[in-house]
Amino acid sequence: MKTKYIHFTLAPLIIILAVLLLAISCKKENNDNNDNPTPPILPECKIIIPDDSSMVQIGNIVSVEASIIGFSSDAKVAFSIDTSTVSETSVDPYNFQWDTEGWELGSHIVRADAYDENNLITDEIIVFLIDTILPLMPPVPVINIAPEEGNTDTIFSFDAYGSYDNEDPAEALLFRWDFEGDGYWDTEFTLESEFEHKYTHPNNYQVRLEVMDTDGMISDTVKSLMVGHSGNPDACEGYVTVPHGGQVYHTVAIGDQCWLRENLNIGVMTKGGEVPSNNDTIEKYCFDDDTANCNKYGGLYMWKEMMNHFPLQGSQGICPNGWHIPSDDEWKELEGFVDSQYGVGDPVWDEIYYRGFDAGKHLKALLGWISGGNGDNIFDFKALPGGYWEISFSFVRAGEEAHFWSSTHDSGHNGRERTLKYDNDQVSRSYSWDESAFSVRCLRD
Ligand SMILES: [Ca+2]
Ligand SMILES: [Ca+2]
Ligand SMILES: [Ca+2]
Repeated sequence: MKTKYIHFTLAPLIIILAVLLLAISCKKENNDNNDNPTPPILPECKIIIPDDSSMVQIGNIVSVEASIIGFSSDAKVAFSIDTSTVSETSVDPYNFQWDTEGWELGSHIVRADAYDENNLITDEIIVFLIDTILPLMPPVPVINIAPEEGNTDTIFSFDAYGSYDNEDPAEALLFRWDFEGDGYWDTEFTLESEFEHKYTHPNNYQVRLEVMDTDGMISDTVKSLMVGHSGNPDACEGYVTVPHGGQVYHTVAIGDQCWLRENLNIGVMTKGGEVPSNNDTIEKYCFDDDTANCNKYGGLYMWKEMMNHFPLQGSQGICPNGWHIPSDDEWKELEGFVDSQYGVGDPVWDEIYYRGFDAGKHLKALLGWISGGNGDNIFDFKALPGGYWEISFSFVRAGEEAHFWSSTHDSGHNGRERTLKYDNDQVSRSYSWDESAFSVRCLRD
């Protein structure tokens, strides 16, 4: 039993020994065959730096490097550019530094010849030497205004010191200014980069600066400047407040005109649709028949009631003594004065519907208009979107529109009116039926 066990364990050991002996003898046989050529590694040479078709700024140094395999240990690599050999080395890494200074612009063939006693392998690439010509750049204008906002008493300082140019020093740049943004240059091109200017007229100005460099390249920029009415002359001289029908109104001087700053709110409320009569009572509508809206927006008046049933253009109507209902022409004068693009007397004001540029924006109050439709109120006219009574219909458009009567009337049934709208910077001029009920502003005689 014991012997049997030994035999059983020895058998695999003997087999392993036999395999080992066979392996050793095989290895020895391979060693004996070492004089024969090994499976050949084909010699290769490749330029690995730079990439083929590289573009190089002329004057720069270019590192050129080749990688070789399959050569004997005493292999050499010769580098040439076009047809001239420029470097040779037997040291790995096989490289050289090509100083491109003095070479011609354009394409060059960079070649590496790797060789030993048995082999010669070549690789070549193309390198483009370029001279980067930077395009001329226009100047960059920068406006600085101090103070950043003010009024008609403010002396503003305008400078262009922040302007610059790629090619020119700032001192070589020429500047010209249009302080109002009205399209008329207020200075010639000048090396002066600082000016002072005072505005006679409140407005939201678009100050324009043009800069020219010595190559004649011009660029411009615009910066907004809000110029408000100066502190005190808001109210009309001698008429700061005006009592009328139990209420006190304020005044505002705009150009040569003196306006009440609030819509009239005089009389007794009558319900929408009830036509006021020629009696001793001034009858007004309040939006939605709500007196709170009369307090907020003023009353809404039909044309004849507003005129006190005396339809003469420019008459007092329901205004205080010494005041009157503005005529169509007087509205035009206001529009021309407050508009930043079309002045008093401009034929644009004779047109109908929305016209001018931004008179409406300047007349609208800072608050109360829907959808961001507020004005900038820079003349303190404070037009409110009181809405109106649409003849035999309903109260509409409070928050959206302001309608103001004039004392001007056509030969028929219509008075001239003005409309300001939340989504429009202009002012509309149109006729409306006398039975529409609108806001009323009074003008000093
Ligand atoms: Ca330039
Ligand atoms: Ca100008
Ligand atoms: Ca009446």
